[in-house]
Amino acid sequence: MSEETIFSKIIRQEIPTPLLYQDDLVTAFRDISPKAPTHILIIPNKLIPTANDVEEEDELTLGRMITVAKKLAREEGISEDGYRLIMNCNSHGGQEVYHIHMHLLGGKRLGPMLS
Ligand code: IU
Repeated sequence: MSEETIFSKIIRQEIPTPLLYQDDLVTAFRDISPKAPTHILIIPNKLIPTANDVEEEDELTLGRMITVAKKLAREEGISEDGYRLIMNCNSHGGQEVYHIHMHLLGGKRLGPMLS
C-alpha cells in the first residue's frame, strides 16, 4: 500500500487548488513553484508512486496524460513555439513528490535539458 501525498488531496479538492483539467483518469493544476511562464502538472488520479510502478493497466491513463498536456499547451498558447514534458523518477531523477506527474513547461525558450 503506497502512502498518499498532497497530490491525492488536490485531486479530491481537500486542498482547494484551482484545477485546469480533471476527468476520470487524470487531473492538472499549476505547479506551486513555477520554473517557466507555463508550468503545469498533469497527474493520474490513481496513486502511482513512480514510473517504476506503472503497469500495463495504466497505459490508457499515461496516454491520457499526454493528450491532456497537448490540450493544455494549446490553451496556454505555447503549442507552436513548443514546450517540454518531463517525468522525474526517484532520487537521481530529482523526484520530490511520490505520485507520478508530468511537468508541462513552456512560454519561454528552455535551456539544455541535461546537466
Ligand atoms: P518533482 O518532479 O517530484 O521534483 O516535482 C514536484 C513538483 O511538485 C515541484 O515542481 C513542486 O513545485 C510541485 N508541487 C506543487 O505544485 N504543489 C505542492 O503542493 C507540492 C509540490 I508539495
